[in-house]
Amino acid sequence: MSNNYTADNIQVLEGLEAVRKRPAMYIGDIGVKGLHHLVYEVVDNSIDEALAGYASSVDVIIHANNSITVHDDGRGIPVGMHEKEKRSALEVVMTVLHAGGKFDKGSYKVSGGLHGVGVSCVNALSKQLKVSVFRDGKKYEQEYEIGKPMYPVKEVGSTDKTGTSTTFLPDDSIFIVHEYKFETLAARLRELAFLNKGITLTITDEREKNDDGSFKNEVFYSEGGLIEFVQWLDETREAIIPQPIYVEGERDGVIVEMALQYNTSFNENIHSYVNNINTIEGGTHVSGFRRALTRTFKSYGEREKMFEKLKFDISGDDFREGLTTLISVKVPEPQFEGQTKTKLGNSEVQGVVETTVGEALKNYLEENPKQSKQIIQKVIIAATARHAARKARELVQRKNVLSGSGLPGKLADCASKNADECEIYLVEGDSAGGTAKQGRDRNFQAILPLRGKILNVEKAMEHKIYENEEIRNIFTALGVHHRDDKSLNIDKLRYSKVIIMCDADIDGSHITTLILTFFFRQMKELVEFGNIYIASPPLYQVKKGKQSEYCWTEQQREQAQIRMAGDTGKIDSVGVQRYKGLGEMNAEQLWETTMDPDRRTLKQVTIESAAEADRIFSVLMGDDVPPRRDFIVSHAKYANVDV
Ligand code: 0RA
Repeated sequence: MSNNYTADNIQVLEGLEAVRKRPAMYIGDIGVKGLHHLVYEVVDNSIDEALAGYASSVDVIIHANNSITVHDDGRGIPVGMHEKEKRSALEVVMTVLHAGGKFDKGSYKVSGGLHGVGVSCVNALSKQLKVSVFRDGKKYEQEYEIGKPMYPVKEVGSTDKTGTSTTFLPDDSIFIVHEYKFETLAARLRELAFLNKGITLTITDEREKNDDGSFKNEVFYSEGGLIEFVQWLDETREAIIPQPIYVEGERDGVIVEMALQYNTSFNENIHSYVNNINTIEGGTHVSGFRRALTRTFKSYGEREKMFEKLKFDISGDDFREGLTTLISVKVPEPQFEGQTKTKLGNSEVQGVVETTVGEALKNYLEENPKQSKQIIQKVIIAATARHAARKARELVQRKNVLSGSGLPGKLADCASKNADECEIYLVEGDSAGGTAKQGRDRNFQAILPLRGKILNVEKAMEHKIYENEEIRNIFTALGVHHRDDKSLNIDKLRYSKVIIMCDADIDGSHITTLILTFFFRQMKELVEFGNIYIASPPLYQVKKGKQSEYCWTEQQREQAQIRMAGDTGKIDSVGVQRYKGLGEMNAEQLWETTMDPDRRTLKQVTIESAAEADRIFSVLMGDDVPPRRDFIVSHAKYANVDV
C-alpha cells in the first residue's frame, strides 16, 4: 500500500465520521424517516441504472434482523482501479461522500433521495454492509463496518448475471428506531413504479410468512405510468372523462410527464415530483402546469361561448376543482427551496411545462369536443359554488369582527400569545372539554371543545364547510384563513401544537379521522409542517391499595397487574378500570396522563407519502362504501394513526 492510499483513506474516514457525528444533516433524522431513507438512497441508485436503460428490476428484501438487501440487474458498479484514488472504483463509491455516479459523465443522476447523499452515507450509518457486484462473468465482494472496508474488493466466483446487490444493517447505536415498516417501503416502491414505468420493483419481508409458507411479498410494475397512478389515486372517485389526459415530452433537457383526470369531488389534488422526489411545496413545474390549464381551458370556453351567461369571473381555482393531477419532471440540476426543501426553484422549468402541457391540452380539446364541454360545464358549476362559498366566508369574517375579540365563545384561550409555546386541544364533546379546561395549564394550553361528529369535508361542498360552526371555530381559534389563492396564512397560526383529543374508542377514533380529514383537505400546510398531533389518553388504570398505574396497552396492563399482585400471585385482587372515554377521568387524571408535557405521549401526524394519504382519505371518507369497509379492515391502525 502506498502512502497515498493511506492519506486518502484518512480523508475518507473523516468524511464518514462527519456523517456519523451529524446523521440528521445527511438523512433528515435518526427516527423512522431516516431509517427508511437509507433504503431509498440505495434504491435510487438502482433506479438510476434502470433509467439509464441498463436495469429492469429492483428487489428489496427486509431480513429477519431488520437488515436490508437491495438488488438490481444493471451493469454492476465498476470494480476496476480508480486512477486518482488508487483503489477500486467500487470502494470509492461506497466510501467517499458524493462519489456515486461520478464516472459516468454522459448521464446525470436522475433520481437521488431528497438529500442526495449517496450510498457512502448509508455505509457510514451501517454496522455492517456488504456489496456484491456481478460483472464481466465474475462476482466481486467487499464488506464494511461503520463504513470502513474490511478488505480490498475481491473476486469470489463466476456468474452469468450482471448487477449489484447491497446488504446493510443500520447501526442501532445511531438510530432510535430499528424496525422497518413493510407498508412504508411498499408505498415508496409503488410510487417509484408509477413514476418510472416499465421497471419491476419487488419487496419481500422475511419477518413474515404467508399461509403457504412463502414470505410476505409484493410486486410493483406499471406499464401506463402516471395514467395508472391517477387511476389508482381516484379509484373510489367518479371519473368525468373516460380516460385521463396524458402527455410526455422533452424540451431543453427537461423531461415532462403529466396525467390528469376530472372527478365529481370538490378537491384539487396535485401531486408533483422532480427527479422522483415528491415536491410537496410545488414550485415552477406546478405553476407552469396551472398556467397552461387555466389559459387553454379558458380560451376554449370563451371561443365556444360557454361563459357568456356567467355574471362573475372564472378564476384559476375553478379549473382545478375535482381535478387529480400528476406531474413528474426530470431536471438535470434541480434547485430545491422552501421550508422543507421540496419546492422546485428552477425558473426555466415553468416555461417548459407550460408549453408541453399547453400543447397537449389544446390537442385534447380539439379532438374530444364532447368531453371538453363536460369539463367546462363542471368548471362553470365550480365557479358558481365558489361564488356562494366566498359569500359564506365573508359572512364568517364579518361575524367574527362583531363578536369583539373575534375568537369563538367556546374557546378557553391561554395566557401566552407566543405561538411557539402555545398549544390548543381540540376536544371531543363539551363535557370532556370542561374537564380539560380544569386540568390544563392555562399559561400555554387552550381548549376548544367540538360538538359531536364534525362535518365530513371529503363529501361537502366548499360553502358548506364555511357554514359549519365547528369548522368556523377551528379557523378562527387558530387565527388562520385561506387567502384568495387558497394558500393558508400560516404565519398567523396562534398555536404551534394543535392536539386532537378524543375518546379511546371506535367513535373517538372516527371523530379523530374526521378532524384529520379536515386538516388534510383544508389546512394541509399544518400537517406538512408537523403542527398536528393526536393525544393518547390511557386505556386502563390499574390499582391496588395506594398503588396506581395508568396503562396504554394490554401488555402494560397485564404486567402492572402481575407486578401489583406481587408474591400473592392473586391477579384478581388488583383493580382494573377501563377508561371508555375522556369523561371518566377527572381533571387531575387527564392532566397527569394526557396533557402534562412531561408525562403525556403525543403522536405527531406526518405524511409519509402524500399520494398514499390522498388515496386513503378518499377511500375512507368518500362515497364508495364497499371499498371503504375492506380498507378499514386491512388498514385500520395505519390509517388512523400514521397517515
Ligand atoms: C457508474 C458506471 C456504471 C455503473 C454504475 C455506475 C452503477 C451504479 C449502481 C448503483 C447501484 N446499482 C448500480 N449499477 C450500476 C457502469 C459503467 C460501465 O459499465 O461502463
